[in-house]
Amino acid sequence: QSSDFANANFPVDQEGRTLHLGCKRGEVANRILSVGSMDRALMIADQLQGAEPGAPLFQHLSGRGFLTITGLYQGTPVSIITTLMGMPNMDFVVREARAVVEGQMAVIRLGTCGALRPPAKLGSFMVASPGAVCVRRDPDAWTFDDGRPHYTVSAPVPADPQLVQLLVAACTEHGGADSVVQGLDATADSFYSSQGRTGGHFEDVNEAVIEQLMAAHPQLVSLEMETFHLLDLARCSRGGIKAAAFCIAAAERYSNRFISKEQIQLCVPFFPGS
Ligand code: R1P
Ligand code: URA
Repeated sequence: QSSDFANANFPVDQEGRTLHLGCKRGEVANRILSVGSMDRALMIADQLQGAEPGAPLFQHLSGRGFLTITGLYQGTPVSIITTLMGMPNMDFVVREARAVVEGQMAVIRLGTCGALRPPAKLGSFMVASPGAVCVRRDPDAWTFDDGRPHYTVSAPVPADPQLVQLLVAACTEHGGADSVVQGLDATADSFYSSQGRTGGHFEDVNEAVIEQLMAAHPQLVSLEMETFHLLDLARCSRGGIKAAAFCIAAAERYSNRFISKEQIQLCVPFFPGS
């Protein structure tokens, strides 16, 4: 990747590679699976084929740690992109992929999340069917100490209903109807404070976060860190991006159990149909 970037508004290098993903036109497919970790991306990439028999998959690891893998899934071009963690990283992935892809895009997030209530349990497929809300820590609540809430919750943003239907069908086919839990997701701006995790080192004022969220949103089933932003960008994409998300439940917030890395890997090796 060249180090010379032009256009401070949307920087690309002389080959047209974007600043953070480092991809250019022709390297990213219009169907994208966004996953949180490189392990997950590589595991799923085993199910892709190269453009020609025996040809390698396209792979690019950017200096910022975004891994893009492009190949064919049952003959259809697909990219798996490692989105890392949090809404700012989802922003890089969606905007920079959009900049180098022609035409309509479909983006699905396969993440991990905390499950908020039964019947969701460790390993469940949590499909954000109605969409997601966003939970943000408001630093002004500490600055002004005037009684404003320490955490704000946005209105829901919907997922694409057609993609949701396909995801539910694929998850059901893979794990059976009992493995699938549909409900509203909450995307938080921290794994800790705004997901109601407590500890003594910070004054987080978050003991009631989960209880209040669940009371305000009876359909809420999961907590994680990217889905809302993906759906929000799709909503603002002037129709160019359809998006949906599902997560493997890695934590049971109601029992305090957490899944092992091996257990997550056992849940992952499938790839929903196009
Ligand atoms: C936190 O451990 C990370 O796990 C979840 C959260 O959204 C956050 O990114 O998703 P991923 O497993 O997709 O990264
Ligand atoms: N990812 C999250 O963001 N939260 C959890 O509880 C588990 C995975």
